[in-house]
Amino acid sequence: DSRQRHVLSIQSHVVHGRVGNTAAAFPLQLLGYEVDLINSVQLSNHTGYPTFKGQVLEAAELDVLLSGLRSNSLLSNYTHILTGYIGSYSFLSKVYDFVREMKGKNPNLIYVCDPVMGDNGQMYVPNDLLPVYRERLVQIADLLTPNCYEAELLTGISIKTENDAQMAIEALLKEGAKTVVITSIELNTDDNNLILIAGNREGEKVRLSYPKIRAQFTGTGDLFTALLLGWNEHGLKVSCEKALMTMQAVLKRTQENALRLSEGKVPSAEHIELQLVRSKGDIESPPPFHSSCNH
Ligand code: PLP
Ligand code: PXL
Repeated sequence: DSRQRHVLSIQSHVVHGRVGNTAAAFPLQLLGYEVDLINSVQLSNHTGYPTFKGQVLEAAELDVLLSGLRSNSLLSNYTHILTGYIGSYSFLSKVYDFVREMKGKNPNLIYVCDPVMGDNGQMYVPNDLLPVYRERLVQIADLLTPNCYEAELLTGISIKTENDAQMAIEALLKEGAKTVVITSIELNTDDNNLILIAGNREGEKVRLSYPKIRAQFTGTGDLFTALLLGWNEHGLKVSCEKALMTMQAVLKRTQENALRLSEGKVPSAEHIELQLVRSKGDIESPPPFHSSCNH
């Protein structure tokens, strides 16, 4: 149809590499979305490299950009707001006020919230962001995409089993999120697979299992959330399947490329940057979902 979909994406910018906005913009554009970008931080590269340089933006800097957009009546264009990695309390609080304001003006606006806080038991944003996500952003999220650790932080539920994950989803839906997708759930009964569990307010449930790819990728969550947004109109199950199949193709290509570049040594952060441009075809047309991804 002719309705233009227009995302305002508020995430990190890195000069080199594919995380945050530099992981999300290209896939969303390929999937037919106009994408406007606000940077929450501006760094030379992601924080997994030996060093990084740049700035973390504060609320005042977000405010000045929003006021420019407001003055030119550009805010009413947006059909979606997407937020990811945000590095300061003031910035995140301002994001909350802004999304509330935007939803007040346009009840159809879809807010996609990736509550980026950490992974594998480690927080990589300031601790004071947790209560802002937990007590404010969860309540207004139309699509919430915590990884397993972030779901634990948000709910206080320790996720060891599928049932724990279901309980975490129920708790987040009860808080106000309309759809919740938890990725990267690792069960100790299964060493080779991760699972995704999703649920929405209508009571729909999705459970997908996918092969674990053994490498420390960065930006996978950012890419995954962008893909879920991109396929959102196809419903919860289809969007999870499509996003997952594209992820698997991108990660496989990235890993093969890393093995080539590292020549048998341990791959560096640079070697495992997500290979998005070369994955254009797999983003536009995800490989068909097959049952090896669901056992
Ligand atoms: N790892 C693999 C192999 C995946 O397929 C996905 C998402 O589909 C992820 C990780 C995303 O996990 P996270 O949100 O923890 O980055
Ligand atoms: O993918 C999460 C992420 C986003 N943005 C920046 C990061 C990271 C993870 O390391 O460093 C700047």
